[in-house]
Amino acid sequence: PKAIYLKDYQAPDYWIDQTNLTFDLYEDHTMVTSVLSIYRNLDNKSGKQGEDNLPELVLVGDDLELISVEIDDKPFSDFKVEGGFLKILSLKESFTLKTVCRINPQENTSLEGLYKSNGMFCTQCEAEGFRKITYYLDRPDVMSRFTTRITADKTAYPVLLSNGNDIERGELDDGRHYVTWEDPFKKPSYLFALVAGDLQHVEDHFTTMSGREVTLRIFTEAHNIDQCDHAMISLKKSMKWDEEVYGREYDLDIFMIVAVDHFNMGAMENKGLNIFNSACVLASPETATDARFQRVEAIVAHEYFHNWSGNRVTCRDWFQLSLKEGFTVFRDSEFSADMNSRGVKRIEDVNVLRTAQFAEDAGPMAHPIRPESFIEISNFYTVTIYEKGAEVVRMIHGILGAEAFRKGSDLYFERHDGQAVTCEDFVKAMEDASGRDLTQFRRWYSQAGTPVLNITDEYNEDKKQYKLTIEQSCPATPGQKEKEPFHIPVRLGLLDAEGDELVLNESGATDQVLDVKQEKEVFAFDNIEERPLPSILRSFSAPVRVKYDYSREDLLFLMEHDSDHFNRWDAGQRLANSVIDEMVAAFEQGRELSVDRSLIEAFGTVINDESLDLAVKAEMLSLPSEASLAEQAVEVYPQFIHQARQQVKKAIAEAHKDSLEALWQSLNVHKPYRPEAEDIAERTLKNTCLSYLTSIEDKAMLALAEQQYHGASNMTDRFAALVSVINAGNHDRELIDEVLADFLELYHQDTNVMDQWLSVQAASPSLGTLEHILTLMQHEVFDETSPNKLRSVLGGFAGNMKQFHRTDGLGYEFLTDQLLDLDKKNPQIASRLMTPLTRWRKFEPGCRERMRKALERIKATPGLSSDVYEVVTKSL
Ligand code: B3K
Ligand code: ZN
Repeated sequence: PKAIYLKDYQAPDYWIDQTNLTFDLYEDHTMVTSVLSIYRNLDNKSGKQGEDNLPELVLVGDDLELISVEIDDKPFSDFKVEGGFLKILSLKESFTLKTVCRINPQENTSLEGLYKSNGMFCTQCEAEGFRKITYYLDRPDVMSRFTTRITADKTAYPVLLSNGNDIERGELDDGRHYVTWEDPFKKPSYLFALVAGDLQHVEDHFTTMSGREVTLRIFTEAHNIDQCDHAMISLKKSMKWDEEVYGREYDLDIFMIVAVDHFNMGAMENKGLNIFNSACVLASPETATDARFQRVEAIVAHEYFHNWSGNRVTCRDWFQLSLKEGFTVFRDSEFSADMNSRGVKRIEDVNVLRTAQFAEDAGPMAHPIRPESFIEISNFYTVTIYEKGAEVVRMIHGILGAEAFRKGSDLYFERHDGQAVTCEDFVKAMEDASGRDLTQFRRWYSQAGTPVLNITDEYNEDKKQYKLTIEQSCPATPGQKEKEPFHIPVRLGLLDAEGDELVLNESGATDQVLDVKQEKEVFAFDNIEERPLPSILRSFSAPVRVKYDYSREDLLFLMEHDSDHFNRWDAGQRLANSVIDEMVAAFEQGRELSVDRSLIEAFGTVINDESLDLAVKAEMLSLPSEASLAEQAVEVYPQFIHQARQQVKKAIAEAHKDSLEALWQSLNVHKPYRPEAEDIAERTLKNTCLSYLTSIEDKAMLALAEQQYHGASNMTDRFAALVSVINAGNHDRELIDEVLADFLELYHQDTNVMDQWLSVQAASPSLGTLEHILTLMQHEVFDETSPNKLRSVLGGFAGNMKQFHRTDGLGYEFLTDQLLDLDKKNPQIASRLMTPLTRWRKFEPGCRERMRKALERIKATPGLSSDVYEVVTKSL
C-alpha cells in the first residue's frame, strides 16, 4: 500500500454529466449496468491539442467482474483492465460509456459498496465504496446527475429505494418488479445509495419555509416499526432548526431514512436516502436509554444537516473531509445544545475531545484536521477530523460572532452551491463576509497536535495591576517537528476573594476573550484591588491544554464560585485528577495512600447544594473516566488507575452515604418517560447516586439497585441498575447472574439492547475476564458479522483497564488474534479495534513491551488490508 498526498491533487481529465444505473438484484449475484455521459475536462489540457492526444480515461473498480463495454452504443474492446482500473484509450471529447458488471453483494463482508444485512440489500459508498459497485470516477470532485433503476423479486424485496424522487414503477415477468429513481441534484458517487428489502415505514410531513410539502419516511424491519417516533420528531426539529439558524431549506420532495443492523459507522448522509445503523435511529422508552435517545436526535440532525454541508456543497478531495464533517458536527452540537441543556452538551463534547482526540493527537496517528497524506482514507474518519474539526469551526464562530458567522455561512453556501470545494474556500467565505483576517488562524488546519498554554500570573499591589503571562507551545507530531504559533481565543474571567467577578475592561465586561497569537504574551489588567483567581479558558474556548498552577484550595474555590458552569465543573475534574494521580504515584512506589479529605468534602458540598441545577450537579459528581485519567497521565498504570479511581469513588460514597441515599430516594419517583433535558437530568443524577451507593460493599445498597432494576418503567433506569449491580463487583455474584439472566430473557429479541447487555459485561472489571469474553462470543445473541456486536464485546473489553491490560499480556494477544481474523472480512472494523494498542508508548514499561509485541505480530502478518497496514506501520 502507498500513501497519497494532498500536494499531488489534480483535477480529473474527464467529467461525468449523467449517470444512469440499472441494478438487477438476484439471490446469488447482482448485475450492474452503468451508462455514463462522459466529457473531457478542458481546463486540464496539457498544451497538446487534437484527438490523438486525448488523455486515457481511467475508471476505478474493485472486485468487479466486467461483462461488457460499449461506447456510443457500439461494442468496444480497446480497453485494459489492470490492477483495479479500467483504462480506455483513443477517445473523443465526449461520448457515452456503457459497462455491465457482475457483483456478489451476498458475499460482501466489508460492508462497503452493495451488501446484504438481515436479508435486505443496502449500500455504503463513502469514502471509496462505489468502486465496488461499478467502474467509475470514484472521487468526490466528479459530480453527476443520477438515475437508478432497480429490479428485484417483488415478494422478497417489495421496497426498492434510491436517491431523489421515484419516477416510474411497474411489474416484470417471473414475479419481479422495478422502480426508477431520479435525483435532480448533481452529486459525487459517495452519496449514492440503494436499498431493497421487505421493509415497513412510518410517514410524516414537513412544510418548508417557502411552503413546499416534503414527505418524510423512516423504514425498518416490521418488528422495529414502533421504535421510529423519536427519530421522526428529531428529523422535523432538525429541518426547522436548519431553516431558522442557517436559512437552509430542504430541496427534494421526499426525505428517507433506512435502519440497518449491519453498518460500519453510525449513519450515512446519502442524498435524500440516509442509511442508519439501527442503533442510531431506533428508540423507545422501553428499549433505549437517555443516552441513546440523545444520540439518535444528534445523528438524525447530523445526517440531515449534511444535505447542505456536505451534499449541496461537497469536498473536492478526501483531504478536505473536515470541511463537511467538522462543520456538520459543529452544527449538530449547537442543535443539541438548543434542544437540551447547553451546559451538559458542552461538557459531553469536551469529555470526548479530551479523552479520545487529545490521545489521538498525542499518538502515532496524529494528523491535522486537513491531513497532508494518507494510505487508507477510511482510517481518517477520526475524532480529529470530526470533533477537533468542529472545535475549529466553533472558534471561528467565537472570533467572528454569531451574526458575522451566519453571513459567512450564507456566503459559503451561495458561492459554492453545486461545487466540490476545500477547507480554504470555507475560511475564505468567513473572511470575506466578516472582514476579519484569519491568516494565522489557518494554522489550525495544517498543524497537528494539542497546543499547551503555560500560564503564570503576578499581582502588583502598588500599581493595582494583575498580569497574566501566556506561553504557547505544541508538541511535535509525526512529520511535524516544529510548529508555528496558533491564534488561540482564550476566554477569561477573574474572581475576587468573595468569588465575585471582576470588571476586566472599560466596557464593564467580566468575561473577556484574549486573542493569543505570539509564542509568549502578557496581558495586563488595571484597577484590580486585590490578587484575583483566574478562571481560564471558559466554556473551553479553544481545544488546548491549560497548565496553571492551581492549588487544591483554588480548585475548591472555583468549584464553588465560578460563574462559568464549564469551568466550575472542570475545577472539580482537575481536583479529582490530581488526587487520583497522586494515589497512582504512591501505589507505584508500593505505598498506600488514603483519599484526600478535601476532595471528599468538596463532593459532599455538591451533593448537598440545593441551589445547583440537577444536570450540573450530576456532571459535577461524575469522576473523570479511566480513559480520561489515562490520557492525562504521563505514564499509564492501568491497574493502579482503576484501583485509585474505585477507592476515591468508594470513599466519597461512604462519607456521604446518607445524603446520597436521600437524594436517590427523592428522585426515585415514577412518571411517564420523556426524553427532555429536565427529566434526563433527574434520571442521570439519581443513577449517579446509585452508582456511588453500590460501590460500597453493602447488601442494603445492592438491594436499592435490585429494587430499581425490577421497578423500572424505562430502559434508562433499568439499565443503570443493571450496571450498578454488575459494577458492585463479585461480592454478590448470584445477584449479578440473576439480573443478567432476567435482562436477557426480557430483551433477547432486540439486537440493540443485546449490544448493551454484551458491552456492560465485556467492560466490567470483575466480570469481563478473557474467559468470559470467549463465552460471550459463543452466545447466541452474538454475531461475528455485526460491527455493533464486535464493538460491544471487543471494544468493551479493550476499554476494560483491569482485564484488557492483564499482566500476562493475554488480553493483547486475544485482541490481536481477533483483529487479524477480522481483517480478512471487514478491514475497517479491524483497523478501528486496533486503536487501544496504538497508544502503547504511553504505558508503563511492562504493558508497553507487551503491546509492542502484539503490534509486531500484526505487522509481520502477510496480506494485511491497507487499513490495518497503515495503522500498524505508523504505530511502531
Ligand atoms: N459521512 C459518514 C461517514 C462515512 C464513513 C466512511 N467510512 C457519516 C457522517 O459523518 O455523517
Ligand atoms: Zn458527517
